[in-house]
Amino acid sequence: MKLACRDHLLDLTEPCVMGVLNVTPDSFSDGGCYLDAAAAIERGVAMAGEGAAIIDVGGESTRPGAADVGVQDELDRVVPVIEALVRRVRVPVSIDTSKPEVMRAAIAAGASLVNDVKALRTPGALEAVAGTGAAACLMHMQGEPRTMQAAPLYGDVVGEVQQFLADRVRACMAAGIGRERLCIDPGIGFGKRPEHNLALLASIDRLADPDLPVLVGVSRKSLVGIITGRPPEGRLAGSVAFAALAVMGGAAIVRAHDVAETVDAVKVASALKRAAPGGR
Ligand code: YH5
Repeated sequence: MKLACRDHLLDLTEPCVMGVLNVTPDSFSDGGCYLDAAAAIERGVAMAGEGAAIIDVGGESTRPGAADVGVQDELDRVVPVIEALVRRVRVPVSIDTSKPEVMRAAIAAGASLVNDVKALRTPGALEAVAGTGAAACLMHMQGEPRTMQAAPLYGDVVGEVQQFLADRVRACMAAGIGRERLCIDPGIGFGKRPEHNLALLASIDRLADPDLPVLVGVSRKSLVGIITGRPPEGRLAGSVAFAALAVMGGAAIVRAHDVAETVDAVKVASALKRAAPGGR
């Protein structure tokens, strides 16, 4: 399996890790700060050295309850980091945003994948990606980031997520974004209770037709906290366990903060999956 990301053809014969690079200001700066950008660039370069196959640059918090960030603030944060990273790493750089203006500027700065938790549903988003050759990650979310965890409700969570993703794949194809440029994501923690998240993680292979890569993000999320009883900084082992199990279940890309540890876990899971009866 391959994912076409503009000038990069990402080989997914072996599963890989997308490193999370948050470019959010520290509490002493007003955003778009040179020091924040410099630190983010160094962390991105380090992630590539640790084996990340994609660096996911995000300037807007999509955590439950997070405040909205203005377009200009988000641009000031992410564009300098993307410009520097594409020169310094050989792996594709992705932009984590739902705003069409940010997608366009990030792609102009060299990003080759758009990671959108709204699956390109914002008016203008499909058009921002279509003509560029950039890939897109289409993620499922029930509701809006600010309110999505209030009362997640499903009849058949796997069926509903599957249906949503199939609809978004069709919308992308109709807009001129071919299947070779798409990956899909069940959106762990986005408008879901623990039992919904677990049902989805146990059904990765049923999310879509077998030729679309599935991306999964569990790293440090509250699902890990609920199972292990640990705060975000104590969730490494639980997150790495989920990464390995997601690969065993068919994930092609694992999004993670702790790249070195997750790369090893993904390699171990991939080796075992290959050896298993009927595995790859
Ligand atoms: C994802 O799953 N997630 S941002 C709350 C936490 C920890 C981490 C401490 N962007 C995904 O990472 N993009 C995010 O509690 C994503 N898939 C894709 N494609 C949320 C996050 C986090 C939230």
